[in-house]
Amino acid sequence: MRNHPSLPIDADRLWHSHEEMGQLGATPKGGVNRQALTPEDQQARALFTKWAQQAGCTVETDCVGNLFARRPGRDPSLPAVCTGSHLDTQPTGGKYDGAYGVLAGLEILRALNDAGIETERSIEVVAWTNEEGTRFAHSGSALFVGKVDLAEAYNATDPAGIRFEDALVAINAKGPLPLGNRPYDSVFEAHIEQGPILERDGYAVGIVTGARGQTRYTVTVTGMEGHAGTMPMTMRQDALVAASRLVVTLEQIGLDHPPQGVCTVGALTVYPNSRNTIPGTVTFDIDLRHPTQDGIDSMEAAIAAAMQAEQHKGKVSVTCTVLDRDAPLTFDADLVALLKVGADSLDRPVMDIFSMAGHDACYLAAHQPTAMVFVPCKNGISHNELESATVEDLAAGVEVLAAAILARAMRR
Ligand code: HGY
Ligand code: MN
Ligand code: MN
Repeated sequence: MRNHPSLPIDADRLWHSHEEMGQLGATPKGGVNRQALTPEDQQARALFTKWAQQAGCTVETDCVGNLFARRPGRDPSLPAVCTGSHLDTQPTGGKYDGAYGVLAGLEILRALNDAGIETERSIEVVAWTNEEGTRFAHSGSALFVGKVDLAEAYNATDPAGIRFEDALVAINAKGPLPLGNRPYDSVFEAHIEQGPILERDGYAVGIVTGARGQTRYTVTVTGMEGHAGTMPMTMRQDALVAASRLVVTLEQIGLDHPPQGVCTVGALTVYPNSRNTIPGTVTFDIDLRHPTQDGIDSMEAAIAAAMQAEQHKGKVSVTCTVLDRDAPLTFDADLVALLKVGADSLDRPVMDIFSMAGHDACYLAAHQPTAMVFVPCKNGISHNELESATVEDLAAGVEVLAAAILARAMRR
């Protein structure tokens, strides 16, 4: 497929959109704390909506807050071309994880307007709700493709006990549209790599060939509260000691599956969390990932054995519930090839790359032809307030994305 002449991207405008968006939830250390469905997220949604409308888009919201900004094409009956990512961040997040994919799409719409180009197909730039899964368990993109039951998601609560549905209503993000029902011609997502390879090896962009398998669990360890002074050590049912043994074992399970197997406990709560009461209950989440299904299966088996062994010590009971599972995936070969053609316009090297991070595109890929493009981030740091990228790299990614989107949007 002949590559459409590359679209003139305005790198300064792209950069300043990130700077302005990055002010919403900005932290003193230069990062961003804009967790899903918080007032900061509401401000980001409003800013994106304003910019999209200024670019001539209609903006619609579905019942889980997914925002769809649509630039109409000549033939509205043709399935649109979709791109986008997420505006929510980790608590110690950065300006680029998620926001880049949304603002890359917006820059393409702005550049099309500047160039006076009308496409055959409409183009939709989407901001998916709660991709990070920090505050609430399930993302808007997983719900959009029907991977998660809506009622279950609505009733899921954040650590403060607030329901997902109530949080949507609180920031006026519960829209009228039902889930799904938007068949796309193709879906693209631009994202920072969140790893060190592109920068270390001097590549401008990475064309993402596939993504990891991932299993998320929630674990409850139940012992018995007791007096920190009077309860002899041998009689204790200390839930935190048991959970700590499990956390160390889980690290070893990751180490036992090199080079890309990973296992993380990122969130843990202790009850009653009093300095002179033996912890009675501990809950924590597990995030395990591996590039292959065999690796996932092996790690899941090791986790089950570890939970059983801890329970057999007879001190505590352990429940380990699967929150969700994503199988390893391969992105659409035609779209991957198209992104590579789009990369021809760059005078810098491009490489194939595999994603160990999860993305909205990973859910969409199950239902629509989907592909991703990565750009480098400084030292591969992400989910950290030090997250940083260069305007040159951000613009190069948009250039590659634009060429592919244009090629698809010009087709009948
Ligand atoms: O966890 C992830 O991989 C994504 O950044 N939410
Ligand atoms: Mn992300
Ligand atoms: Mn992230």
